[in-house]
Amino acid sequence: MTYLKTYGPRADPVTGLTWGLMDLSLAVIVIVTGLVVVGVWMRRSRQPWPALASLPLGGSGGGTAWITIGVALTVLALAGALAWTVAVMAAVAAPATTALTIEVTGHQWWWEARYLGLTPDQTFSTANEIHIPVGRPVLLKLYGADVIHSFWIPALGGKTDTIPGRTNLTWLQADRPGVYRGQCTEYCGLQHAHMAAFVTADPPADFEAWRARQQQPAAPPPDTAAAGEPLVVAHCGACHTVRGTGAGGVVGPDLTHIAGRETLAAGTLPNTPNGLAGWIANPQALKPGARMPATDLSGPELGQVVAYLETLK
Ligand code: HEC
Ligand SMILES: [Cu+2]
Repeated sequence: MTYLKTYGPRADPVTGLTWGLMDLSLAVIVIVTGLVVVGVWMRRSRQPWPALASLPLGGSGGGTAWITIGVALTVLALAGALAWTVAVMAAVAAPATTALTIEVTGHQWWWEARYLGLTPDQTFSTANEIHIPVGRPVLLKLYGADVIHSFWIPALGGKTDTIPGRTNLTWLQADRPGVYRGQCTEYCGLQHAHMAAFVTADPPADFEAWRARQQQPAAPPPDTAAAGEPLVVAHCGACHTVRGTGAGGVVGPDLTHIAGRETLAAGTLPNTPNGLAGWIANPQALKPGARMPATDLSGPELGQVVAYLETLK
């Protein structure tokens, strides 16, 4: 999570501006402090304090020229900063082309990412871990499901709020493969801090392979894990979708390819069999207030559910 080093044309101009304005501010502080110190020093050494107090105020000493110079320099510096800011805003306003459009919805407390395809069967939904092709501009349509959240992947671009009833647009481009961490940056309730987002920039061929896999419904489980599927449909299907099964809820993240994710519950815990079992048995212990209740599965049933979910690559 760094915004002082960035990796793409959506973020780089802003970083240059950030450093530039910071340097300018530092230069102002140094120059003004220096002048004040010099002024105090010269007056002190020349005259004792009572004489200073009785100095006449007036323009005849030639001191007003300094005010003119000071105002002129300030106006120049601020005008330069304004021009630079406007130029950067224009440069990052919108990409010339977009390779892909993703609808990102902020929920309490997770991110839904819906990839639009040319036909409905190419459209799919995933959560918290957003894959993009490296080196290509990606358009994000931002929605808010409940309260205002703010989507921020600092190394790739600035913040944009997700506001219920509004569609905000932003875009990202990563010039290097890698995983870029982000975070909700608009306080949105109890678990605001556990609302991370990850953007994974894949080489184009890897991205296409990932997307093709995500577009597929869940593969029928092997016999060893088959007992978990009806349990998931019965206990989880009202809130979660597993495409290709009877589970079709839209309250929580789409679980069709849950085993392909690195983390669970917006970066709250790693996606391991133990993490999964712990989460399903008692989400409230790991993320108090999360919109998922503890489930009333028996121990063996929990094992079957986890074994089934682990097959959903
Ligand atoms: C009342 C609705 C509801 C029910 C029932 C429910 N969940 Fe959830 N689930 C959620 C919500 C909401 C989240 C997102 C929580 C968060 O990250 O804050 C979630 C998150 C998850 C996640 C993490 C997904 C991710 O992408 O990080 C898993 C795995 C999961 N649920 C599995 C299950 C299983 C298995 C069941 C059934 C035994 C179940 N859930 C029942 C609402 C529900
Ligand atoms: Cu938040």
